This record gives sequence, C-alpha cells and structure tokens, in this order.
Amino acid sequence: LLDSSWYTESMKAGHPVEILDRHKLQEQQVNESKDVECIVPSYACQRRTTLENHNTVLTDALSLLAENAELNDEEGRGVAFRRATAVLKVLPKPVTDMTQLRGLPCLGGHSLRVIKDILENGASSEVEFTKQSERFKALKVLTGIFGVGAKTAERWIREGIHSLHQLQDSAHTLNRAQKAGLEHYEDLNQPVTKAEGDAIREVVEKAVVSVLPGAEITLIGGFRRGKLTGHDVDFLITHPEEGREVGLMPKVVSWLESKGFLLYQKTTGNSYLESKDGPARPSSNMDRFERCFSIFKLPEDAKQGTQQIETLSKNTPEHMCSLAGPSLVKVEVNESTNCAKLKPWRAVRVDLVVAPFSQFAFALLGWTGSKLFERELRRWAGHEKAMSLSSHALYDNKQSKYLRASSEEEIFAHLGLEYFPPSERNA
Ligand code: DCT
Ligand code: MG
Repeated sequence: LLDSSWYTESMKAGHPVEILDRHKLQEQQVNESKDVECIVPSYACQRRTTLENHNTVLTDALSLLAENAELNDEEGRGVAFRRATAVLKVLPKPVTDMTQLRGLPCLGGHSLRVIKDILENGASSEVEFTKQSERFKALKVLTGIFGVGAKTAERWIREGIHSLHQLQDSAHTLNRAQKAGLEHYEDLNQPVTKAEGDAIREVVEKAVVSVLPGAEITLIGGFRRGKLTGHDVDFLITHPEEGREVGLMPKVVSWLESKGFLLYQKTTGNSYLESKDGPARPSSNMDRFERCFSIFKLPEDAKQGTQQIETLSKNTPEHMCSLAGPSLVKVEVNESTNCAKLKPWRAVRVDLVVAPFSQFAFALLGWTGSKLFERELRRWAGHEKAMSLSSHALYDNKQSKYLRASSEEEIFAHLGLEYFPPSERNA
C-alpha cells in the first residue's frame, strides 16, 4: 500500500507533519485502516505544494471540471474539485492504483470516480464530454475576453452567442473593458512569460520611483511562486513611510500613460478603513485596495521581433491567421509586397495594487496566492483559530483585537502554521 506515507517520505526534515489536531485527522480519514499512519493534512495551507507535480494527467482532468463548475456558477463543486486537485499535487509519485489514494483527505466520490475512470480507461468520459461540449467551449471563449465574467457569458450564450464573431455581429454594446478585451483577445490569451513579467517590472519600477522616490515594488501572484508563465503580471506597491503611498496610483498611471505603455486602465480607490469596516469578510478581501487593472503595451525585444517576422513571412498571411486562431489577429500585411509583419508589441494584463505599509505583509500574503492556498488560509483562520484573515488584516475574534504583522512569517505564526515560502504555496 503506497497510501499517504508517500507524503511523509517526501517531506524533508523539519517539514510540517503534525500540525493537525489528532481528532481532526481521524475525522478526515474515513476509509483509513488503523495501521496506516496518514499525515496528509486536510488544509492546503498545511502542505508544501511546489510546482513539481507527478500527477498532471489527473490534476489537469480535475482542474478542467473545477473550471467548468466555476464557469457554471457552481462554487461549492468548483472548490471540491480544486481541493481534490491540490491533494494530488503533493503526492511524490504518479498514482497508478486506486488503493494508493486510501486515507487521503479531500477526495470526494465524484473526484474518485474521475480518477478511477482515467486509471482504468486512460481518460475520463466526463472530462472528455465536458471538453467537447458547445456550452463549455462557448463559456471559455467568451470569458476569455477581458471584462467578461461567467454571468455575462451565460447571458450571451442564452441569446445564441457562442463565438467572438457572433458577439461582434450582435447588437451588444460592450463596456470599455470588454472592448479592449476583444481588441487584444489574441495577446491576452497567450501566456505571459517570466521574461515579459521582468520587462514590465522594469518599466513599472521606473514609473513608481520617478513619481515617489523610496516607494517599493514587489512582484506578486504566480510569478512570485516561481511559475514560468501566467495569465497576467501582478505588482504590489508600498512606501515604508505610512501615508506616503496615498495618491500614488494616479501618478503611476499618468506616468505610464504619458509614455504610451497603457492600452487600457481602470483604477479603483482604496476603500478599506479598519475602524469603519472592521475585520474584512473573507469574500470581500480582494477589492478594497487602491488597484489598477490594466492592459500593458509591451514592446517586443527587437531581436525576437526580427526572428518572428522571418519565420512568419514564410507562411502566407492566410496561414498565419489560422495559426493564430479565430479572427481579431493583429497582423499587418503590406498590400504591395503581400508581406506579413508582426506588430512590434504585445498586450499583457497587468494588475497594480497599492498597500499602506502597515498592511503590506497581509497584502503580500493575500496576493501571492495560489487562489486555493489563500482560500484555505482564510478557512483555516476562521474554522480552526476563530480569526478573520484578509489581505488587509488579521482579527482575533476571541481576543477581540487585530494581530499586527510586518512579515508573512509573523502572520503564519499568528495562525499557528509553519511558514512556507511562496514556491511552496502552489496548491
Ligand atoms: N487571489 C485570490 N482570490 C481571488 C483572486 C486572486 O486570493 N479570487 C490572489 C491569489 C493570487 C493573486 O491574487 C493574483 O491573482 P491571479 O493573477 O488571478 O493569480 P495567479 O496565481 O497570479 O495566476 P496567473 O499566474 O495565471 O496570473
Ligand atoms: Mg497573476
């Protein structure tokens, strides 16, 4: 029986194995036989999850079902699939037999059926069916437009709109974000590389220090966790002197705009006031900071640009269009030479967040992710510690007071959790 002793095996000295209360452990291990020492803790924030994943076939399948549930507004089901996926991510070997899953937490009947199907038949019929379904495909295409959420996509689908062409041909008036999203659809659906993230960081850093010397900028989100690609680039900005960050965002945005770096931006002000709002509810923690959602115009590095043009000019413009996907492709074709040339820049989603210095550690922890890790941290805080954690603060309900922290390590300590670096928060 390989069971979850795998997990123990994979844990290096000093890694957390005994954080969980004994009785909690027993509750989770419904199927476990007494002699098996199971130590996969049930909260993702108790497990070190690196990017090394030995079960990508299974996790890809369950992630797709999670995504489908989320797109259909079935949050509970989505979370259940995400939790099951996260457990599979920490296993030190590929699963080859269902018995290996005995005693593992968070694997519900539905997830187990999917896994069994894959192990026995090479694929899950439910996953394959979902992938092929017109509804799933339409939801993916439409929510792939920046500014379009599941609810809007759902409404459009009910009206018979399944593709970008149909949307363009419809009489719908799109808002500013959606127009920009449609215009830069191809670029925004291409993964952003770490190198592109670093190039953007240089520009944003220049903007930030020129408008407020001493201000500090940190790369957050997936890139801080060591991912090599992402769907956007996230930055957290602060200033060591509390209060100096006030009014910073409009100045940064103006600087970037004046230099032609922004194709779109929308800024929201900081609406969090501890004295007024009290401990932020977990669900509302993402939107209270001064925040800028933007589409960045990132110039291609000249050398890379030339290479692309050379390769692509061997294809006919028509071929290029099909390579690049449906419609909306930014290819400049010179009529006289019939020579196609790529535009010398690409659009990238960039999120900027400004936090007051006293909230910086909470913002850093809250914005580093992964989304599931964050959700689990908040669940742990609420259910196990009677605390409310947000990206602004940590409130202890028993002591009726805020717990201050100036580093992520201190927040983990307040929560009674072993500290994990960002690279181990990839749940
Ligand atoms: N976040 C969260 N809950 C959400 C959305 C975001 O806790 N509902 C946090 C965790 C990650 C961080 O904000 C940045 O969000 P994304 O950019 O969506 O996540 P990411 O991990 O950076 O993913 P990607 O690499 O694809 O950008
Ligand atoms: Mg991100």
